Amino acid sequence: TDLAPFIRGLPKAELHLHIEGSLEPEQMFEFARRNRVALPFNTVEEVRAAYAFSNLQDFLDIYYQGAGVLLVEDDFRDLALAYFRRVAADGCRHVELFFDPQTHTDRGIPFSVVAEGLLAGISEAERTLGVTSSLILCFLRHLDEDAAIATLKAAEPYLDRIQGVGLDSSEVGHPPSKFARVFKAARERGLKLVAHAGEEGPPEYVWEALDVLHVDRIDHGNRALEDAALVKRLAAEGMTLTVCPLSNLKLCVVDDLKAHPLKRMLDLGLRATINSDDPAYFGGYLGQNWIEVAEALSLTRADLVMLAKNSFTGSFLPPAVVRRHL
Ligand code: ES4
Ligand code: ZN
Repeated sequence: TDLAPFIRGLPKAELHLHIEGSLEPEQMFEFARRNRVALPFNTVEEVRAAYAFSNLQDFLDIYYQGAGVLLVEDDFRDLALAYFRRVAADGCRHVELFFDPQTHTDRGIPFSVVAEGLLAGISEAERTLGVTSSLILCFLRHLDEDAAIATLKAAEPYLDRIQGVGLDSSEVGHPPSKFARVFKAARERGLKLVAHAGEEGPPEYVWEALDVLHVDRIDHGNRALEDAALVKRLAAEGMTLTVCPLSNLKLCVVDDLKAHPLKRMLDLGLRATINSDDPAYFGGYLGQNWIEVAEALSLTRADLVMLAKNSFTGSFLPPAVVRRHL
């Protein structure tokens, strides 16, 4: 059966989206041209051919290189708006989007340029597309905690417009506990907390995200399934997992979408959601992730309704607003 119209018609939220990962090759050339940045590629086909990853680090190397074409406020605004247009067409009503300020500040782009550009895109998307959104500032875990602390300080003037903080980039070797102090500082500022955990890293990293960082959501969480006590804990707490099917496939976290743990997560009583992660690099936006995983796992309409509901109950929207979306 063709689930696509049903999926498109379900009101959905996206809770795991790196805005830098929505940079399409065509846009990369456009920004490179207007900013006079040199690229190591000559054609869109060459860029796409480079998107054959065997693990997370393979992807991150090319993702950080791609972000180098983003220079001025309008680049960040245009990037965000292009993303919002695409997901609005997928029936997405709300997005909690990640950005990686250190990727930009480390190459001399002021924090304010990134923040003002993204905030402009967010306002325009809300006005013209009716898609609401909020920002989650991610710390790069391959850098040290002092750099994360300096980033939180740089974000200070914008903290009233930032919903939370997250933790991304190279997972293995960089456990959540490395960022205990900066997450404590963020928590004291009233920010929501999330962290990538259990994508490539072991279940211990998920435990640390819960017990050391006190996160409100787990990004990915696939490897939590290796630990029965952890599964029990996540289910009991109603902890949301922001799962990313096409990302898991492209980064070889799973060998085949038919072997994806999403259905098992639901059956175990976990609050799983479907998300796109880095759609320009992983072969599809939110709707495509829904369609492909629904087909691969033979998800029922009841499963899909549950997943759509989870995307709002797992969001940081106020309860009254969540109710309006259900
Ligand atoms: C990411 Cl898939 C993934 N994992 C960790 N960090 C990331 N940053 C952007 N995409
Ligand atoms: Zn991610």
